[in-house]
Amino acid sequence: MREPVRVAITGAAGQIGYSLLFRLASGEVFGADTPVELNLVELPAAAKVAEGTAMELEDCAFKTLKKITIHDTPEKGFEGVNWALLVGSKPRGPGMERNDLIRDNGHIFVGQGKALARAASNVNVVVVGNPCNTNALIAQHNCRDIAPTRFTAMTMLDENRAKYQLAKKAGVDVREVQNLAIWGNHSSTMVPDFENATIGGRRVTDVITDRAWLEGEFFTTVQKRGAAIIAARGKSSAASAAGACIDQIKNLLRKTPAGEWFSMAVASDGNAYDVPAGLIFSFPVRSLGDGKGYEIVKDVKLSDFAKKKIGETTKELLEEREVVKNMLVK
Ligand code: NAX
Repeated sequence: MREPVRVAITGAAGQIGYSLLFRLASGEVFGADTPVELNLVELPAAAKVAEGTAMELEDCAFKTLKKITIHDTPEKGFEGVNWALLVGSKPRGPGMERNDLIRDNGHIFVGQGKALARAASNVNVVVVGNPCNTNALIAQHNCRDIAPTRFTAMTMLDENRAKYQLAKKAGVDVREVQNLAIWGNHSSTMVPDFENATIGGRRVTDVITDRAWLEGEFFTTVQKRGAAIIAARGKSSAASAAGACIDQIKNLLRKTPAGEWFSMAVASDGNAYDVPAGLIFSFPVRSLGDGKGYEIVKDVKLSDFAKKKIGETTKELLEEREVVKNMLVK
């Protein structure tokens, strides 16, 4: 058996937490010979529910699950963790403006960034709680002891959604769709880049020649999929979000094959695609396969259509950064 991997999950008693924890514990992600320790981090009011989930985890008798602990402060919950999956945040209430939500949730990530700086050093941070790009920006700014590259926000769900829509339209298996980059914000301005994606090794635009569908229905279906799920299910995406989080971790753990990429929101270095330095922006990235290193793919050719859309999502992220500027440590 190897050294245990320690994983903290905030919002562990929530919907996504309930789908995520069992897969993390099962050996599927870190391997059959790697013990996993799970730190369930919750608000005091949800601690009882987290206890119930922990009981079910025990009842699965996973061979790789070494330890489960429950914490009601991030300082304790993040102690010595290798992965911090920041899922917990406040949902948008009726009549609440987006900027109010950004400000309200921002405070959570100020505290969690500071707690990470005190409690962990060798840690990958994956922010799922919305607005995930800006929450990751806040956590990263409040945790200057850990390299900014270790802070990521999740756009893998958007990539998976986009891949499935293209596969369905083309009548092929979803595995045929590759290199589908999501650019920008995890919001309705995100850019699902069909122009650089392939289906069975051919350009998407050669396989699906209905350009109006690609620029119209495809785009809006992906951008508004979260809202469509809420309208249908009465609750937001949970199992698919947990699955995407698992996919992102797996992508970071394996070297991305040459010529391929996946989507992840990471700090821009300011040297590509006119994205200002520091913004947590979804790019096509390649993992170096050591579990922490990755590079932004910088030679993707963008059409005028894509550049315009990427400009819009960049503008939105800059506006979000302005809303939370008081929470960002210089
Ligand atoms: P739930 O409301 O089911 O669960 C959230 C949990 O977080 C609750 O148990 C709550 O007690 C806990 N929580 C709140 N503040 C906390 C804090 N400061 N510390 C620890 N725990 C805290 O939400 P769920 O459906 O699980 O969604 C969680 C977040 O994921 C939401 O912000 C949601 O918008 C976001 N999503 C992000 C997605 C993405 O692709 N990046 C997609 C799915 C999802 O919409």
